[in-house]
Amino acid sequence: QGKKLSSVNDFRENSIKGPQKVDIKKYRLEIFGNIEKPLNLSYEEALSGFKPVKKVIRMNCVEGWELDLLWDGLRLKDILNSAGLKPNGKTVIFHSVDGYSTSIELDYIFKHDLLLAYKINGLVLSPERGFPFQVAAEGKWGYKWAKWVQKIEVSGNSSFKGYWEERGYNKKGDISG
Ligand SMILES: Nc1nc2c(c(=O)[nH]1)N[C@H]1C(S)=C(S)[C@@H](COP(=O)(O)O)O[C@H]1N2
Ligand SMILES: [Mo]
Repeated sequence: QGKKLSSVNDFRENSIKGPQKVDIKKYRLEIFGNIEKPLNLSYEEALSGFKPVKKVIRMNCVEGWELDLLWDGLRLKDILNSAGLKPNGKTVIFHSVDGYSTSIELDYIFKHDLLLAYKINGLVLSPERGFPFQVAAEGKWGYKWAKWVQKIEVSGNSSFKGYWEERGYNKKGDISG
């Protein structure tokens, strides 16, 4: 596409508890909440169960830095559809290994085809970058890009506030907002 990519080394590491080391043999990705069929997947099952997608996406942090990176990921809508959405789901809450959480509106995830990323610039995510999965929340500020994602909850509670949202950051977190 003729775009100059940033480096994985251009990130600042500001996570609430620092990089997390996830033991991939014990790791499970859980999808639960307002759905028909809760999912509980190993890393391999998640990667082999859904079609991989590549996309250049810009990440903007509220601190005033941004990066253009090539992301490999799974479509969140494929994962959510395979779990069977119930009609009362409004927001999707991402729960991470470090206790971090953040939410994104269900409609936004479908409209913008957000990815659950597992590679940056062709390299498997490192512990600093959120291995095994980071939400590539295209169009949203960095605090919506949950790293070390462990649980994906479909919720009817559209007033849920995650870690930074509870501390005053905007609930939508749109870059344009
Ligand atoms: N699990 C988890 N995910 C997280 C965070 C965190 O502290 N824990 N920080 C968020 C913030 S504020 C930003 S800007 C992005 C990118 O942070 P990084 O540069 O530390 O990777 O990750 C987001 N995802
Ligand atoms: Mo951030």
